[in-house]
Amino acid sequence: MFKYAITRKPSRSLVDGLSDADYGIPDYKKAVAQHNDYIDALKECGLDVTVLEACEDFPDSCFVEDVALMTPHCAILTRPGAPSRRGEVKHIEDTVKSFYENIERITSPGQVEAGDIMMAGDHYYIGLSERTNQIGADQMISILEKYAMTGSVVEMSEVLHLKTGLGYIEDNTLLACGEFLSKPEFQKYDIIEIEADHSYSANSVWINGTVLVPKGYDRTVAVIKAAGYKVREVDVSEYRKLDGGLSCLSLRF
Ligand code: CIR
Repeated sequence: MFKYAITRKPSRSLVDGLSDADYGIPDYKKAVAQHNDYIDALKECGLDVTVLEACEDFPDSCFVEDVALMTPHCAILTRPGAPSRRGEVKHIEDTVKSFYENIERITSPGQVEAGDIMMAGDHYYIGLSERTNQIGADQMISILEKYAMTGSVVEMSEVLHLKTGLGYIEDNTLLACGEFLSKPEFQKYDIIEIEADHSYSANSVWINGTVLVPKGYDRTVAVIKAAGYKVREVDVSEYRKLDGGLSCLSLRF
């Protein structure tokens, strides 16, 4: 069960965020409204939510998931692969420290964005992406092992972050699409296949029995409900324009 979440309000500079998507420029007002609803959804799942002020110097800083990995035993501050995002870490450091005694960090030349890390119990899958390199993944695995957890790397090439195409929703169940459907390491899970035209919704998040699913993906909602979960839809269309998934907008621990 999760108790806490950390989020950061979107900045007006959001419009300058990194993006390879082709859905247009995010609308700031709409992004703020969607962020408020996202926070409501986290609270409905029973989380105590810390909302950090917007950070104008960092257009992508509302995607807090990438700058820290929060485990039950320690928090690990990352070193984002995107140079424009590296400075986000120092802005969240004090908040992370206020929740954890054990703080670790990824150091140069290691690079990790925690959107590339999927937790499944005590094990953490780490995607090797354009943002997360082998050195960073090795550092992460050593840190996890120090606290009696484990990690392994996942080769990937189709999406920005590992969790862009994968979501572990507990009970041995995995949402997956594209290249992740056939990976040998995931065959031990009950895989719910997310169709290619719904791939954005593979990034859905389990929180205390409810699965938050991005709004607009009815078939995904139907299969998750059919598997026995409660679903809460959240509209994150403005964040999708920046390649941001639903999970990226919070740290949950
Ligand atoms: C970026 O490219 O870094 C941001 N525009 C989106 C980050 C999304 N984060 C995530 O998938 N964990």
